[in-house]
Amino acid sequence: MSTAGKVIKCRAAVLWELNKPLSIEEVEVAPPKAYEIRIKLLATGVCGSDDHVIAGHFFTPLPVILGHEGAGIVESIGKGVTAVKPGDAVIPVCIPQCGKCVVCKNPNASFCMRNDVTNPRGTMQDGTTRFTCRGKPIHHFISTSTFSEYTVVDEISIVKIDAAAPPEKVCLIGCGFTTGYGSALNIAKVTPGSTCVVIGLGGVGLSVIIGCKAAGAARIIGVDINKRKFTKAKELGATECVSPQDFQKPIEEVLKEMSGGVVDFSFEAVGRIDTVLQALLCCHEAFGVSVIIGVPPGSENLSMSPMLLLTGRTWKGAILGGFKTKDCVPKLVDDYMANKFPLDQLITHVLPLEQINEAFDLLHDGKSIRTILTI
Ligand code: PAD
Ligand code: ZN
Ligand code: ZN
Repeated sequence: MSTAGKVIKCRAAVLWELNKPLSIEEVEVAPPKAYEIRIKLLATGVCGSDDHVIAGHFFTPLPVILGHEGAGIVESIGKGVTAVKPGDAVIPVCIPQCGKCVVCKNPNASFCMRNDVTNPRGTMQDGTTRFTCRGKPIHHFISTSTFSEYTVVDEISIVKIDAAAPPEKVCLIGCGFTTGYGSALNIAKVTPGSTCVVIGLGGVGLSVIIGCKAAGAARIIGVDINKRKFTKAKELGATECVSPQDFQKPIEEVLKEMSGGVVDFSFEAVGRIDTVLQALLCCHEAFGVSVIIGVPPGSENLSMSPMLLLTGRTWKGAILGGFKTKDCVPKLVDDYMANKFPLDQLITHVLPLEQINEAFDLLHDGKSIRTILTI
């Protein structure tokens, strides 16, 4: 029996309050309106950014269905949709590509102005939500909301992918992998023979390492306070790894010494103010490029001397690795299918959606890289 045009009742993980476990609830998912798509999700990754919301570091309206690293199939489409049809394999993307705004028209930019990150409303593009639970409207999260059996997204926030791609793997192309890989290739533009420093060796930092290696970096120094992350970092291309806790002096000094003073590219993939500064300071004062990837607490500001940039450093940042989502995500899936990068190695755990709070515990305890929730 077709569900098109009807409200679907299904399971979803709802965040009602900050710093509380997610609650598995029965939610109602309304049918898609014009230019919207309802998706049956099959798998979703758990990203550090979801955790930042729960901790109150990344603002989005509550109550909310989090999750933004998902893959699934189109269940039904609203009027006017041409990008996909029911049955298509898709990835919802947390940065849209509307194709019409000044950013989408700029070949060198990707942060579409119709994103729901800068001033999050927690809604569809029309300002309303498609989720209700216990009679209350539930917000969407950065245009995706993948911690649910079904979600509704706008046409500008969905890409069609190869139907043969395994959803429980390529869901990571929806955020973590793409963010790190693109930060190395598109944002830093890592050069062959260069020396790179990657601070934070979670799913994002390890994806930076994959990108640095693909770009031909000669040295890739991984930095993390959790030494359990070192083995995988080395498997993926780190040439050495250090923990700041093993040194008396500041880690930027250690990194400068290790590299003979020549860190060409540095990446912050933790989401802290102090590590953002460490990344900036460790790169070469005249030609170093430092990329901010981690999302620091929204309330914190950084104080730094302009001299750090006057000498020639470049300081950059990017969401989703600077990829234009509609143009690039399907190609990244094709590259995965052609074995061009070792995405599977980022996956350390697989759990059913019901065990989502265990997935966050594994992340907090530093035991997981990426947990995939099967839906
Ligand atoms: P994660 O929690 O899996 O990884 C963070 C890593 O940092 C862990 O291995 C920690 O042990 C390590 N760490 C913590 N403190 C320190 C420290 N003081 N020095 C060195 N290492 C430390 O998260 P993730 O890899 O999923 O995400 C990393 C960040 O990237 C996080 O802030 C997330 O919000 C952000 C992110 N940004 C984008 C984007 O588009 N810019 C996308 C996805 C994630
Ligand atoms: Zn993410
Ligand atoms: Zn746009």
